[in-house]
Amino acid sequence: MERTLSIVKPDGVNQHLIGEIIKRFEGNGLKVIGLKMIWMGRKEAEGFYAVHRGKPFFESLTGFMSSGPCVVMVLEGDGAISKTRAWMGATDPKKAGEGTLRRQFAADIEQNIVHGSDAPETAAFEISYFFNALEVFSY
Ligand code: 3AN
Repeated sequence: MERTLSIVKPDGVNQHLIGEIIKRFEGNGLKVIGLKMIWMGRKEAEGFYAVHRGKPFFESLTGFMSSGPCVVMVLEGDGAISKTRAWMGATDPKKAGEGTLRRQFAADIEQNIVHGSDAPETAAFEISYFFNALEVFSY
């Protein structure tokens, strides 16, 4: 069983896509084993996206991610990481495949409504960034 971290980003929350996004994951066989709404400050967003520090979009990205509340969730299931990323589509919604969440709902490469971990090590870091041991469940 694999775990991944997904975020409904501030633009997804503003567009009332929380339910739509969870339904896409849950309805396709992944289990939600941790879930909450948070509002990151700039520092928290910078810590989460530390691997992108120094890139031209870092300031704008961390400003966007701290501009409103997000829903963070831990998903569990076989192939959770690759499945979640497939359902999200490419980072740039113009390049995302037909039927993917980003193709359907995202505005641009930065405001792309949803995040999903890209590897097991990243998932472990990202889950522990937002959730403690009492907030993630095996059931
Ligand atoms: P993904 O979320 O598809 O794994 P990453 O990890 O490469 O994409 O990038 C993290 C986030 O940074 C993206 N979700 C997007 O919001 C933003 N981002 C990535 N590349 C760009 C870019 N060239 N310009 C603006 N924002 C970007």
